[in-house]
Amino acid sequence: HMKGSIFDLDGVIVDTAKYHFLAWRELAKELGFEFTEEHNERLKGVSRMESLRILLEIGGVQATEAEQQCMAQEKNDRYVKYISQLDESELLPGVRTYLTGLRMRGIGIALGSASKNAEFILERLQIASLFDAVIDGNKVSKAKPDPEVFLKGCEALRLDPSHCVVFEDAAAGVQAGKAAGCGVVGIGRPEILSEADLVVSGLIDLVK
Ligand code: G16
Ligand code: MG
Repeated sequence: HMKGSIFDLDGVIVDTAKYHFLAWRELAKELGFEFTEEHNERLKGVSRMESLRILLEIGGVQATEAEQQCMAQEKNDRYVKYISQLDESELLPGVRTYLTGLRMRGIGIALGSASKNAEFILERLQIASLFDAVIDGNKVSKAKPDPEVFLKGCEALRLDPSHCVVFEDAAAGVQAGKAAGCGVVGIGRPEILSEADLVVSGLIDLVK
């Protein structure tokens, strides 16, 4: 049975993908090409530098390492401007109720996100205090589907992975959770998340 829970951020707790999209699209425009929402799907759950690499490939743009650092910084500055406006109203349905319920049952709660802006986002959404641990892009070196982020989450909660459940919206995240030895609840479409133990459309489905 579940003693600990580990949540992905984007797509599970909040839809930050739309702000990542706006920031990447602005960068692409400056570089002289169009970046679409369909392109953006490829960046979900992917680290900042890997996202940039994919974006440059889509645009057929060559850039030196130094130029890429500069572009990533510029994208992040734009992104941070958007997420500075975040507030509680952008929590996905059921999030606060579900997390509060877990706390009342004494279940540990951790975040397992690729984002380096995760702490700031939790603060903006006013849910930072609900988390016992935050494992984010600053603390991991290997991206999902590598299990590192979730193994570190279990470790921070001082629990064996077999007692932890991961909540994920991306296929790579579901794989990472399974590879860590955790139970996995997929959030989204069953076709994409078939490796999960259970798939729901949102945390709201788990709140009764
Ligand atoms: C999130 C998003 C990705 C983003 C990544 C890094 O992952 O899904 O699109 O590229 O974080 O974000 P940042 O540029 O803020 O470090 P997750 O794991 O929360 O779904
Ligand atoms: Mg996600």
